[in-house]
Amino acid sequence: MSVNFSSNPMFNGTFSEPCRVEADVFDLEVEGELPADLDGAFYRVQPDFIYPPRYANDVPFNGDGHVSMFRFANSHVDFKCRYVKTQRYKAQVAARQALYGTYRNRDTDDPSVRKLSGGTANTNLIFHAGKLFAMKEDSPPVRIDPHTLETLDDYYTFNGRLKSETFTAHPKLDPISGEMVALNYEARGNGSRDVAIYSFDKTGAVNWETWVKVPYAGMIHDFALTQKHIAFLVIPMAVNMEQMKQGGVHFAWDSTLPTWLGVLERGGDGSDLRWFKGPEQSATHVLNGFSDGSKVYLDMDMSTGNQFPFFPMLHEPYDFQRAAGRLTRLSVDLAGKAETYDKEILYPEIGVLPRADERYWSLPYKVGFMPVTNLARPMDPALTGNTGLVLNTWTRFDHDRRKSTAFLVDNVSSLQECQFVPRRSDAPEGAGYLIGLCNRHVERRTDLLILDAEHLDAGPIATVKLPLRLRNGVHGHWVAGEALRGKK
Ligand code: V55
Ligand code: FE
Repeated sequence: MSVNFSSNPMFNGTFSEPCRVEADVFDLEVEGELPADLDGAFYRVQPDFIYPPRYANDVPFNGDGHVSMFRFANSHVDFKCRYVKTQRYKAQVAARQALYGTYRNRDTDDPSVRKLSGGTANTNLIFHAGKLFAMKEDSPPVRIDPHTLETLDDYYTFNGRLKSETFTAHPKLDPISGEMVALNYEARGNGSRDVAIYSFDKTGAVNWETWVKVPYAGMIHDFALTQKHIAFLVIPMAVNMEQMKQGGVHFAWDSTLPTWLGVLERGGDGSDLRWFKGPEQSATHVLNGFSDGSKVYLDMDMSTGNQFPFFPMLHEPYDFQRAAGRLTRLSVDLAGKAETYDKEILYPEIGVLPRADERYWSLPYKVGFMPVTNLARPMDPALTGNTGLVLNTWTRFDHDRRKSTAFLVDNVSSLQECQFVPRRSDAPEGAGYLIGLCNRHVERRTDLLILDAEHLDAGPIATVKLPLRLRNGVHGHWVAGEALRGKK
């Protein structure tokens, strides 16, 4: 059977087309000046189907994890990209065809692979205790080599200590203790209401584990870590076992369900978990969270409806207006008796994928960044090939002044997630660079842009030019050079 992606509309649009390239480029071409103090590696991952999906109902989130690395040092940057060699990748490549079925529905897999991991490692990366992991929230992390991107362990269980079947794609690092914390949903398999929370000390050893139950099995894509608490949303993107029995994907949006905010103390047995209720609402990503006495704050990219047009709607048609996310602060006071959370929309901008200065994860903080849609400058749909909103802006939010500043890219380019890189490990919050990928729709090529994070409106200080086209990716992670050299 020959490989042909063109019949599936999922791949329409320049940066939705498969990439499938593994490459090394030594000393990339740079326009402008690479900052001499930029030392470290920018890793990012894109879902990139190695074979066309077997089922027409499959979704972009089911693509095989394909990692890129931009290694900066001494005013040079080298590039590498590799597929993560998951159990799934290896089985499919050996068979020269897709063997896995639709998104997170193992009953649609070929019987020959049902005992293998289903993980694609396509969502995020994190570096902790000297190890780099690529993650998908339905399976344990995959360990990859931070220098070569070679896959070292396709099913990493922290020396057998990880008992949950799943592992979050959004672990948090505690900048004070050096711990990594993970909140894993559907921890006892598809549709289970079990959530397993783990913390790992700075050597990577498990130092806390607790299991809790959620009101219903909804997507828990991200969570907030504070110095005292863990806070997370259960959203109406609900696991739908009926739909799965019919051969459907894992989730459907059920607008009859409430949104629940769960808050519990770190280090406890989970019995203090409290639930706060809100109306049907969605939020996928956490900018940051912090505790102040008995108060807990959680900042997210919140919308009123489903943010993923490719997952089925159970009760009404998809509404792009209601998908628009804005930075929103949820808060609760654990000393009070309220059973609902407070909600404040912080800024009017519409965007997704907010990122903090990660040195302030879990702490009171002042600065955030987010790719935003400038509606006044739409892009020609013939260039994008999709109907969704185009991210054409990177915006910085300064909470102390409630002010935003922005970089708007030209009208034939779009932007992927951005990542903040501190100028030095001891630089003030938000002082450094904002980097990320830029899709050049006419040239059908990818650039990496580097901006001064304190002067976004001045535009890029350097443009790193790739001689190839990557796909729209999900998340990236910056690792400082000193950590890569093992001195941290
Ligand atoms: C997300 C992404 C996923 C997934 C579930 O952005 C949620 C949210 C790339 O895969 O499987
Ligand atoms: Fe995510």
